[in-house]
Amino acid sequence: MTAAVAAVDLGATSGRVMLGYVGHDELRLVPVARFPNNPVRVADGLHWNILELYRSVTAGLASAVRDEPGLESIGIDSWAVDYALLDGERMLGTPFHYRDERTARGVELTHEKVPFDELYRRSGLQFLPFNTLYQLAAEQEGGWLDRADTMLLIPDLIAFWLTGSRRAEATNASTTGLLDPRTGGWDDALVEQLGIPRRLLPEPVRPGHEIGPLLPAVAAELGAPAGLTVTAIGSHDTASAVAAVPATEPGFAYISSGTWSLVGVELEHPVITEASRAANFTNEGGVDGRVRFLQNVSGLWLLSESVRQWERESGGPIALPELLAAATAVTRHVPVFDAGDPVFIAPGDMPARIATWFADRGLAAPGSRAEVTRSILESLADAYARSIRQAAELSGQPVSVVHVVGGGSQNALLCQLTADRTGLPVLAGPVEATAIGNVLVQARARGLVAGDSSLEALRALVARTFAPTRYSPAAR
Ligand code: LFR
Repeated sequence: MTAAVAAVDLGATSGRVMLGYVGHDELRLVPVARFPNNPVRVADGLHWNILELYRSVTAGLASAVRDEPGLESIGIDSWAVDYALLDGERMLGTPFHYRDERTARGVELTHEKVPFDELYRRSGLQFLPFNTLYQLAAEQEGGWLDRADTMLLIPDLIAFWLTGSRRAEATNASTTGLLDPRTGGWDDALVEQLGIPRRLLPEPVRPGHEIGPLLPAVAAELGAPAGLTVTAIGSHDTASAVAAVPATEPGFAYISSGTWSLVGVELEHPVITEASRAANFTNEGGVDGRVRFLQNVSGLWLLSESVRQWERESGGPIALPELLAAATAVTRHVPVFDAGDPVFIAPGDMPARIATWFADRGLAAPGSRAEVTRSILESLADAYARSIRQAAELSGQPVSVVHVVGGGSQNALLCQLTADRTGLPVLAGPVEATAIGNVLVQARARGLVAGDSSLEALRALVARTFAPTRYSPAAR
């Protein structure tokens, strides 16, 4: 028996709706819709174009229903930390983009109330200036929180618009900085200490929970059968991606590689120590209560933002395959920079920022576009190697293989450099790990995975159906 579910996967640069077919020894994805996600800068800052995204999601779901009348469930994932404030059914303003600079003020306000080392002891979350709690502090200063009765993270917002149910899916809620990783519930004392109204936070639910059927008006709009259900999955895209890592043995590290690179290991219990805080490792919630012990290293954002700048300069499109071929052909030694430096977070002229990073340290910057590209990829691989080494040291979990999933798994140069710099074999793919993780958790929740349905069994199914590409480290 084969079951059909739909995955809505919203990334920072594009979104997609996919049909997923799951059966015994069967796992297939069929793309239904792909649409751009273009943030918009207006007077008060950088926002997500959430209504356009929602319109694209419903249009995509309508196509999914047309293509697959037997559709049984819908799951939604997106990037983390961002949210909408609601007053009743009404959305207050347009959700901000995590790259909006207002978060700097939120960090200041929050750390005045609770210093970072205490926050870390409570939530186990790495410092990122855009974590939800900092964004909420900025809203609080503007009086926005007082006007709201609910905060919904992006996938929870879409689920609310589809079903009318307000929930906080737990893997994504773990990126707010307000969840207690030991209990999986909101840290009420911390929420109070920060002066965040407790009423804003809906009940956390775990992946697999049934959020509810489509609202009748939505079902009519989509042409969907009454009773078509939205199922909670690992709604943090990285949680879904990690769930779909095609690992067949323990002792693996993963790199979920897209706009960001999320680099780490999976654990049964959080590691919240002085050393993990100093190394800025996070303990995010995974599917089945696992812990994603990882670091946010920057990602292909560095390259895409550079390409955007070069395109502005040359007034025409730049072909990525040619640029990567030229970067592969670079034989001169290129310098490496700290890809995780926060100066690279905000949008802007990335090649100039990279050049400044080197100049500030009295170092020669890479010259040509090919060299800059090579330097970006070498710097990412260098950061990956460091993060993987630290993840193993801090968690005590040895690593013998590195799985790269997501868009970056198609970048052969980056995968090879990662193998070379880690000294470990790299297994690359699947590209659509996030959508696969989304689909598998829905299918399992609907009882559609026969036999063993442990995370390990799901991963083995991914490994059988999406065989990864192997990169061996160069002999040293
Ligand atoms: C990846 C991701 C990261 C998160 C960043 C911002 O898409 O979800 O895990 O830190 O986006 O939300």
